[in-house]
Amino acid sequence: MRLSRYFLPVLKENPSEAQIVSHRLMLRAGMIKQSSAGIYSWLPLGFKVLRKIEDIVHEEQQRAGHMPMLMPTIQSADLWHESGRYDAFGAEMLRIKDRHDREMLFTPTAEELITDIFRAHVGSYKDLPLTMYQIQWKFRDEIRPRFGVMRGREFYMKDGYNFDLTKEDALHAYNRHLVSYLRTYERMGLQAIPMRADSGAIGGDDTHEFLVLADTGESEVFYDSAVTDLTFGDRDIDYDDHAQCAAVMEEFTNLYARTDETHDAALFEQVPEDRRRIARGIEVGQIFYFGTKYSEALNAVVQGPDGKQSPVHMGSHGIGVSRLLGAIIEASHDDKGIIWPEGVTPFHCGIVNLKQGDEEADAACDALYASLTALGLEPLYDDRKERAGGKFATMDLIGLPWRITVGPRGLKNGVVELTSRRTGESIEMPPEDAVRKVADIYANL
Ligand code: P5A
Repeated sequence: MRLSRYFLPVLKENPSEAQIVSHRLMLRAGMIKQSSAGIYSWLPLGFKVLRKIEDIVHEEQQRAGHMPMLMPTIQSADLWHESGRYDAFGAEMLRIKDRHDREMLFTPTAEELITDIFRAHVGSYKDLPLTMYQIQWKFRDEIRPRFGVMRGREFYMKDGYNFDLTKEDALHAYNRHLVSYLRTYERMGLQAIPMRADSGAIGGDDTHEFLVLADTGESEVFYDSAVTDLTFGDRDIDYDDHAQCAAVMEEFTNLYARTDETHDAALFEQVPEDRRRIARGIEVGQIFYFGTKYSEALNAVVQGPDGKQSPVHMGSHGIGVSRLLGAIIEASHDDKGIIWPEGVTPFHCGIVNLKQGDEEADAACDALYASLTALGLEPLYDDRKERAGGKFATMDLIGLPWRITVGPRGLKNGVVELTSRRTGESIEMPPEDAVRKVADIYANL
């Protein structure tokens, strides 16, 4: 993409309405624009990152054996009356009347709808286990929408639902989700710590939230600092293997890590004092096992191998896809702007032409652009007739992890400059080496 043709409405000034750095930077980098409180348009740069995050979520869900599908955003209230949540959900639910005066609502979550689909089509244990998920817009009329995409009213969520014959199988689904989430967040360059939490309006006893540590996080968290040493890495897990998934679950949840809702001061005391941490975190996902809560209410039963009918065991599992943009920026920025982890960057590499209009410099940039594109990479070429300082400031603000700078002086010596956004380190090298280096970095992701 050539910057001269791209829609990138960067702001020079800090927007006064933004209280935290991720919100400020998303507005300044021209990624989002508020349309009303807690509701945003996703401008091209923001939309690109949203899609990258969504792609990672899809890949990791399908790796774990979960099936993508899509349910509507507008639902009839009937199923919610059946489950008892129509009244229980309270003011957060956006209720709508259609022209026939029928009660509708904008989906805040979809346990009822998926259970209705299940009961219409599945009646036997032979069709289990089954896990389906969607990535779909949700609406919750939050009393205090704030911090940009972090606490929106309209937000993008991956919501998955498992159906199993027994509690044991459903707990395996819970563990499997935990494993796949660890992998998902790490691919985005994030450390998200599973913490014992409260199940709130979704229900059930077993639930973990995934938290990214950040001073601006809305949750207070208590943990043993040893949890931050755990990494999932590139382990090869068989998602059907109950014991393997249970072992990962055990490893990542046996140290003390809880949100304030489930914090137990006496248990926390048992953590060695020098490892006790009280901090803040951003909730980027949550997994639930709630057993037969919805299957009983909605009569979703299956016949077991013994011929007996019993309500199916369920859980649901969410990832805050749009919130993740904010969380990643909170975790990865400096005073010049965003620093995208390679896994989610909107463009792989920036190209800055220091002397637009100079025949040699223009030709070198065009050649770099063509080589990177031929390797399947997406460069953003700043081909505007702007001063170098302005071009660097834009690249730093939008946070592409790598930048190739091209100028007549370097070209005389046959070199361009490759700069890391994270370390600021610049190395001169021939253009073909810079292309190879950038390609290698992404090939090894
Ligand atoms: C799990 C999937 C559920 O709704 N039902 C279906 C379950 N869980 S949850 O914890 O309430 O939400 C899942 C994730 O969505 C993100 N999230 C939000 N993101 C932005 N703005 C909001 N207002 C908002 N509310 C929830 C969180 O990341 C949460 O973990």
